[in-house]
Amino acid sequence: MRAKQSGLDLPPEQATPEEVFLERRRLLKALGLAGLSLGPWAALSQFLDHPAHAQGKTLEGLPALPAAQNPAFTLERPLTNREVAATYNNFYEFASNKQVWKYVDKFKPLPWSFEVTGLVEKPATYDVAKLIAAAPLEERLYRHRCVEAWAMAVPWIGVPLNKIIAAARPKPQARYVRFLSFLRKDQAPGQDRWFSQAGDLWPYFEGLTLPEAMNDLAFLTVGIYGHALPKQHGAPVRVVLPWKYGFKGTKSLVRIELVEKRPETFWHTLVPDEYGFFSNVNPNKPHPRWSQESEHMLGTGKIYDTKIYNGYGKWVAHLYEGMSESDPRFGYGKG
Ligand SMILES: Nc1nc2c(c(=O)[nH]1)N[C@H]1C(S)=C(S)[C@@H](COP(=O)(O)O)O[C@H]1N2
Ligand SMILES: [Mo]
Repeated sequence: MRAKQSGLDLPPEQATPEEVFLERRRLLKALGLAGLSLGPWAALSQFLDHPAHAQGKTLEGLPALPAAQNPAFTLERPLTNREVAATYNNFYEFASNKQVWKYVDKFKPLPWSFEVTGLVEKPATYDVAKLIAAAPLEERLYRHRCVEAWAMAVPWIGVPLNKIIAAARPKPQARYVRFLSFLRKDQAPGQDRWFSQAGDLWPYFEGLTLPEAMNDLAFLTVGIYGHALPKQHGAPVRVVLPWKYGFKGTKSLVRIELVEKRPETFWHTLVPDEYGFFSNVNPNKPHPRWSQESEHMLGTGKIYDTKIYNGYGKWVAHLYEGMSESDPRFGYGKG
């Protein structure tokens, strides 16, 4: 039932080890959320609306999501403190400063669904609560790099984006993927006030080439630090692309659309000279406002040299082979 219902057909060797799945079931049971009838999903959404989560500085009150750690993704530096990561965010739907957690109390991340649509043979809609409870989740330790030159190292929990896209069976004409976030002016104060001068630009939209979206690094994320995502990190589901600047990864995702032409993107539309389509992390391409030579790790005072592709060239360099260093796709770009 679980694989069919989510539309996710995973080969057995990729499934969560049975003991981890059982452990998750045990936890859901302890939380009164076990069983796959409708009742528990309602309980899960009540749980996510728990007051401790409403202005969640910490992850207390969020459901635990035990997941097997994928050993392919390790870190050579310590994890960022979870409270530091949850109190320094970019999420312009709520605030233009970093204290996003103070402005998210009206936001209802559940119930939530996202669709996979456009040039696909099998369009699908995923109920996120069901995906969280039923999909084989994995944990990945990734570094995250914002074009503002701050960085963090966090354990994300989710499913590979390529599994979700492959399950929809892209048609041959599909060459790009467009990502769309939510529009809820009543729940997201930034959608009411910020960038109103930019007209009707909301909701946030982003894009990738199809090969980028199908790369093993691209991660559809539902959790962090062993728990469901707090609102300020993009609850209940977001895209994570560790070789690109953070703005490429759409938070609070509602649609994945396979398209033929390169899609426009939110920040590129607003400020074309500062935010390109490709925006791969590159120390040699300064952003007009922030040198990209180094990054500071949140909460540590430590500065590190920036690495090309944020150090993930082993996975993604082949996607950009044959391109000169001056090609816009190497840096924040203008393309
Ligand atoms: N919908 C949406 N997604 C978004 C953003 C946003 O403002 N709205 N900001 C982006 C930017 S600039 C960054 S650096 C990351 C920040 O993720 P974090 O706050 O979880 O660290 O989210 C990205 N995704
Ligand atoms: Mo960012």
